[in-house]
Amino acid sequence: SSDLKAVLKTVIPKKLRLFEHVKKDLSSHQIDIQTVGSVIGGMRGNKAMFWDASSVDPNKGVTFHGLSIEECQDILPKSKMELNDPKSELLPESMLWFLLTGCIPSQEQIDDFSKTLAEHAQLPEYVNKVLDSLPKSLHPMTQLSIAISLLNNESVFAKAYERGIPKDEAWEYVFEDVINLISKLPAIVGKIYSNTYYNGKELGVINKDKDWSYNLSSLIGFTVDDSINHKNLSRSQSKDFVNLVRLYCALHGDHEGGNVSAHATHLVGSSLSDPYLSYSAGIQGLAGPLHGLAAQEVVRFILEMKDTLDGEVDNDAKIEEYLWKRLNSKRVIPGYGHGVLRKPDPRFTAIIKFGNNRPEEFAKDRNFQLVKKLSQIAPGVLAKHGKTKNPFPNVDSSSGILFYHYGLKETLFFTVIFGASRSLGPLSQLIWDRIYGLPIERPTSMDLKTLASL
Ligand code: AMX
Repeated sequence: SSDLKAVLKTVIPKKLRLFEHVKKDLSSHQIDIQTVGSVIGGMRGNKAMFWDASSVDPNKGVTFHGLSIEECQDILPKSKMELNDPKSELLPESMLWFLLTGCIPSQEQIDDFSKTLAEHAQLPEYVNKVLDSLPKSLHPMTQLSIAISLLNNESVFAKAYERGIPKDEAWEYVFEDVINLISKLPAIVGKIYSNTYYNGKELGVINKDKDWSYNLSSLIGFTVDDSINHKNLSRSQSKDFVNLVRLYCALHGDHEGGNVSAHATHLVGSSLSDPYLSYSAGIQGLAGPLHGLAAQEVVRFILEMKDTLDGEVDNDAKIEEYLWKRLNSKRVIPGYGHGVLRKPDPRFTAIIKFGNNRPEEFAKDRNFQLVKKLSQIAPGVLAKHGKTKNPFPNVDSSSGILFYHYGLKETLFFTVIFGASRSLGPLSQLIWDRIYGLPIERPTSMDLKTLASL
């Protein structure tokens, strides 16, 4: 079937049986030893959440239902328009399908699914109006969370709950909300970009025959046929840009459950807040500089460093000196370190590969070259500095500079694209949370006196 919900229904019974077994037979099984360090240390390393679609191994990085990034790039369907193009990237909607069902979708299923998403892309007028009324100075991430919260007005789950529904039907309404929300993200992203930087000018249109990332790119003005192409991209550059959005969004879709945006979405959803309010909470978390906002911080950092080095970007000693200055002023090196990873982030590697595969664009791009150089020098400096448990680059250290290359230069905007992509995993999990009927999340806190007396 080309209907995602029908496919999901076929996998639910088996999963539910396994879940029931875990719940009934293994609930008292001990997993981890809780320490005071973890209680006061951001619960780091605590295996305390249930998340099915992706996991993060400290050494290997993310896998999606057990598949590596490269395997996903090989197997998951691409745009039907570029089937024979070896540089065409996997589609985020293929990743969404896979994350949600654990099944590899066929090309036909994805062609139809892209269409469904495009058909639901239009924003209600009140959302446009509220976005139009916001001050241009408002951070794009705040605008994003407002737009997503507003859509709670559309929630079929919230309405059904108010009416009264059996618990085991809740997921079906959540499913509808999730698909509706993800469909509308390109239009929200486009509106925020146009309002913040182009006085509300219409930069592109939704093409119902095109995929989600293509439409997102069009709506911010980066395609040749469906938008004003205000960056004057050549056809091949525009194609690259769309593929960058596809790759970026598919890769950033999920990173297990403990990261702030995923965890926040899951936590808020556990109180049966609808998917719009739940994901809006996730977006608020993504807006922090230690999490998603690192994407904007890195680009500013790289540009500043390039200016300061003033033509000496190949000088390793100068780069080292620059990094030490930053560390000695007690600021972090953005794009380095990770809560879980202990090796270079494979998402970083995939994005760098995207640039390396396009030497005609990136061989002479000084920013891109500096990002690569930094990834060789910074780990040594951070290791000598001796604080971070992971001196290697994370995903944010590369992606922004590639967007920048194609003309997306508004750094405050980068995290908004991250925000569109991160919807895939946490919202898929939210559907499963309701399928399993998971309870409200409610850990217990401890006060200092109690901890001190242990
Ligand atoms: N530069 C300098 N110091 C760093 C550092 C970096 N890139 N990464 C970690 N450290 C420091 C921490 O600030 C901490 O110092 P403290 O003891 O004085 O508080 C110490 O090293 C130990 O931290 P950690 O256990 O290695 O990391 P963590 O799990 O507490 O934090 C992270 C992880 C990502 C927040 C941290 O590495 C960081 O701040 N990195 C820079 C910001 C960044 O790139 N964030 C994006 C992460 C990916 C994402 O979510 N998008």
